[in-house]
Amino acid sequence: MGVLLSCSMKQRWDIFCAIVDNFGDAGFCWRLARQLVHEYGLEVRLWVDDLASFARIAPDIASDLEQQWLQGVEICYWRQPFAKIKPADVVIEAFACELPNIYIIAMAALPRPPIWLNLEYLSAENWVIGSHCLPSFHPRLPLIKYFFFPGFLPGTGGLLLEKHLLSARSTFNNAAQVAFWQRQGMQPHRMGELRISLFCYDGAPIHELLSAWVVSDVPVCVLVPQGSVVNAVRVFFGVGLPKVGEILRSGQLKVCFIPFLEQNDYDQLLWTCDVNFVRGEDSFVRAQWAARPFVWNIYPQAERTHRIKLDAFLNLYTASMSPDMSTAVCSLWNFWNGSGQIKNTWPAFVSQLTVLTQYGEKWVRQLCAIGDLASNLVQFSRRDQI
Ligand code: TRH
Repeated sequence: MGVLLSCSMKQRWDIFCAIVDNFGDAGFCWRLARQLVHEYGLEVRLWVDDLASFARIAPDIASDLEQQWLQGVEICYWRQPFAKIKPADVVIEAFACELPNIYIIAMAALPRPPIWLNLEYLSAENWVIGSHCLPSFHPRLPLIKYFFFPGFLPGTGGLLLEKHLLSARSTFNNAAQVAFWQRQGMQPHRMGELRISLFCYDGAPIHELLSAWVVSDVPVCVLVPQGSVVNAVRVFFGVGLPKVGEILRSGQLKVCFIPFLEQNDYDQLLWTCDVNFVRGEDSFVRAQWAARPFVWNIYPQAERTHRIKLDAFLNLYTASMSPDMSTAVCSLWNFWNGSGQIKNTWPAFVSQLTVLTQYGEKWVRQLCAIGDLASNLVQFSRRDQI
């Protein structure tokens, strides 16, 4: 009876998100929370310590409310000091943020402590497999925390992928693309023009890349969302701060400034561009689901540890590419992350676009075989249910 009752009740999840900087932490947690609610019928509370920053990803958020519901997710302001509340059945601390002490004590006081997971940063390094799901015993309280690693390899937690994302992408036909561009106030593709989305960190060698695009063999139309490298592009053109909708031109290069898009629209942008320049974690993953050629600007870390992560991913991603493809990808990615020259890398990359697009679909199939992150999390959370 007790088991039947607990199985029929909605499992409650608390996700804690501390926003370090940028959009990725909130973007990831918001995506996960919605997926758990919509696809698994779970009750999800998302605790965010900076609602104003969160509102940039989810514009319907009111940054002055302690508690609000959006798309079925309860969003709570994670304030200090934290109130005494009943912990959920499953507790996620995203990206090693530290749970409030009072909450940890409340977890330990429950007759059956919650499943406590530290959801780690994404990496393609091999050691992730050995560390995925490892337990860590609390030094004083009867609590176990598990380390859950997203990843690209079997034996990791996989990547966030909504159930209908790939089918939505495959039905995003010409008419849908035209409608998308119209909504953004832009003309559809011109014949022969390469359309490129550009989202990267300020440290990327933008000047060199824009210079290469000015003299590109093919016309290049670059879409730059607000909140990214608008300033660096402006400096390149030697103009004042451009507004949304403004267009700048030089040689073969045309740059269009677009708004910072809502997450679903950003996916559609990635689906419809010929090449996507992405960064961090979440846009990097979304570009992979878009299956278009992409270039990753990794989040820079102290002592260049990001280089190790970049190389690990490149090794994996290019493993079954032809030597020409692999060289074209590695050269451009390395240049974009601060090592190597732009010279010849852009034309070499362009010459591989058709095969890279085919490879993108193969890569998607390979990633899907691991199972997606939300379903792997749910499976883990139910592992000792009878
Ligand atoms: O914003 P980021 O640089 O976030 C980073 C990373 O997550 C990194 O791992 C973390 O340590 C650091 O922040 C603190 O890049 P990321 O991860 O790609 O997140 C961007 C989010 O913004 C993603 O959810 C996609 C979304 N986005 C839109 O919704 N609309 C847009 O127009 C753009 C450009 C992005």
